[in-house]
This record gives sequence, structure tokens and C-alpha cells, in this order.
Amino acid sequence: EPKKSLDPDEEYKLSGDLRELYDRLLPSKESEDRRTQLCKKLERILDEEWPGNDIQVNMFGSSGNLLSSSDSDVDLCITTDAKALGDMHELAKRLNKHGMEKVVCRAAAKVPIVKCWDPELQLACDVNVNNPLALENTRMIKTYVQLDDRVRPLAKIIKYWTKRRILNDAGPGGTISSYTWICMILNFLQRRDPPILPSLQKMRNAERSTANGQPSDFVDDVDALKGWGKKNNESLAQLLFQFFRHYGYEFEYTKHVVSVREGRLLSRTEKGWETNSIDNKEGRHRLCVEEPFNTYRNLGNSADEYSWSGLHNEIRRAFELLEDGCQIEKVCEQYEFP
Ligand code: 3AT
Ligand code: MG
Repeated sequence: EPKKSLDPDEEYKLSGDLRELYDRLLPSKESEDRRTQLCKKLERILDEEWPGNDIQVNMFGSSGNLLSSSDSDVDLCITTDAKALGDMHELAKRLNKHGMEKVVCRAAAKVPIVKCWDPELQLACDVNVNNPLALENTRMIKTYVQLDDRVRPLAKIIKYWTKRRILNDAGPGGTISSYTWICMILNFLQRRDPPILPSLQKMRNAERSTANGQPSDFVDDVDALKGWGKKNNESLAQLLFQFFRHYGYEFEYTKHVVSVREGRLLSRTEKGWETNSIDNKEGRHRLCVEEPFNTYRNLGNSADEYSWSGLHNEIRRAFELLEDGCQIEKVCEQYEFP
């Protein structure tokens, strides 16, 4: 039986270590400035190449949701009506012409992107075109992160652990994306007792505001909602321990679906994602995490059985090390391929 909770002295010790780690993981002001400069620079380049169009470049993903580190790649989205910018090969060529290096075009990907490296600003970026969903889900994550002071350190520390243990690559033969982990973390916090986070998508309509003149699909009034979860006084250390306990031993992978939209667990049956369903193949995967906006999509579908089992073992490993009183650096020790 896995230990129920951390003892007070362990909790105290781990809390201190986590604070220290969190401080190290925060991006420097200088690296944040370089990200902003990269956005501006790309806007200039695109304006020069396709003059007379309204073109905006926005950051999304970790550069936009308060969960980046100094060394994170920048996710960029070009928003424009100009049809010519939809040609990713052409975009790649023009970026190369302006001094971007290691330019790679993934035109056939689910979301077509151009990857490149800016030698001047020393930043790697992934650029896509007209992807409002990514901008909105980024804005929603940022809102969740701002609601309670424990969300940002918890998510950054878990992300750091996933990087060091090589658990955050959704590519072929990989595991799951950072975005999927973030949904798992948010849903875990929505399900604490008392809950630390609400479901921003389920709240009353009256409380909703608008994003760029469009109705927002979620409540985004941070000032009104800040401190929403303060009835729960679990510490950062306890939450980290409970996160690993939950996904290591409690969460029933064959029965449950993580739903940030609902703010609770769905059963596979109510979701229509039964393991043996012939109509819907999303349920064939061991891990089910609903994409909060496109709810028919399972973010867990990038992990096959083998990779899920590796992932599950890693979650249990982290838990057992914390249970044994090991330090966080041991938990986050760089994984070395055998
Ligand atoms: P890193 O710091 O890069 O590890 P991140 O927060 O940038 O973490 P990802 O790189 O996994 O997260 O994803 C970048 C953004 O792309 C996050 C989200 O806005 C969007 N995104 C990623 N995967 C999906 C998906 N399957 N469906 C919808 N949006 C997605
Ligand atoms: Mg990213």
C-alpha cells in the first residue's frame, strides 16, 4: 500500500527543496526579452516579404502560459488573412533568406510547422500559421496558472521532471506532450478535496468575458477568481507527492478519462471511449486525456502500450523515491539510456 501522505518533517524539507528548484527554473528576464524580440523580428521579416498585409506573430505554448524556462523553445503562431503565408515551403525559404538557420519544414504534419534557429537571439522556434485553437488553449492555461500560487511551481517542477526523465515527446515512438501533462496536472488540482482549481469552461456565462471581441469559451477574469482554491491548504510538497501517488496508483487507466473541461474524471463509457469500442478508436489507448476544446481528441493517443507502461513506471519511481525520503534532484535525475 503506497504511503498516504508525507510526514510533516519530510514535507517541510521537501517544500524548501522545491522552492529552491522552482527559483532555478524560472526564466530570466533577459530570456523573456529575447522571446519578445523574436516575435517583433519575425513580424518585420514577414512585413518585408509580404508587404501590405495585416500580419501578427504571437507566442503560445510555454512562452505564453507562464510555464517556460530559459531554455524552452518558442512556439509562434502567425495570424493573417494573407493566403500566401499558408505555403510552409515558401515561408521556410523566406526565413532562411533572412538568416534563420536549421530551417526545417514540416508541411505534412497534423499542424504544419516550420522549425528554425535564430543565431542572433539564440532561440529555437516552431512557427505555424493561423492556429486560433493553440492561442486560446494557451490563454486558458495561463488563466489557470494565475488562479492559485501553487499551480505554477507544481507544473514547472513536474515539467522539469518529464524533461529529465525523457517523458515529454509526443513524436513517433515517444510518450506524451507537455501540453498533455499540463492537462493532467490541472485536472488533478480540480479534483483535490477541496478543489484548488475550478473548471473555467463550466462556470456561469455571466462571468465570461471576451477575447479580442470574440466570446471567450472560458471564464478569464483572473482578478475575480484569484484565491478560488484557498480552502485547500495542501502544500506544494504534498501536492507533488499526491500527484505521483494519484497517477501512479489511484487513477484507473482502463476506466477513466481526464477532463479539464468538466473539471472531473469521466468514465470511458460516458465518453464513448471504451477500450474495445469499434466506433471510436480514441479509447484504444491506455491513457485518455480529453483535449479541452476539441473534446473528441484524446491527447493520450501518442503513447502506445509500451510507452505508457514506461511512463507509468516512471511515475511510480518518482513516488517511491519521495516515499523513501529521497531528494527532488534524485527524483529528477537525468535519465541515461542503457
Ligand atoms: P514545452 O515548454 O515546450 O515543453 P509547452 O507548454 O510549449 O511545453 P507543447 O510544446 O507540448 O507545450 O505544446 C505547445 C502548445 O501547442 C501547447 C498548446 O497550445 C498547443 N498544443 C500542443 N499539442 C496540442 C494538441 N494535441 N491539441 C491542441 N493544441 C496543442
Ligand atoms: Mg513548447
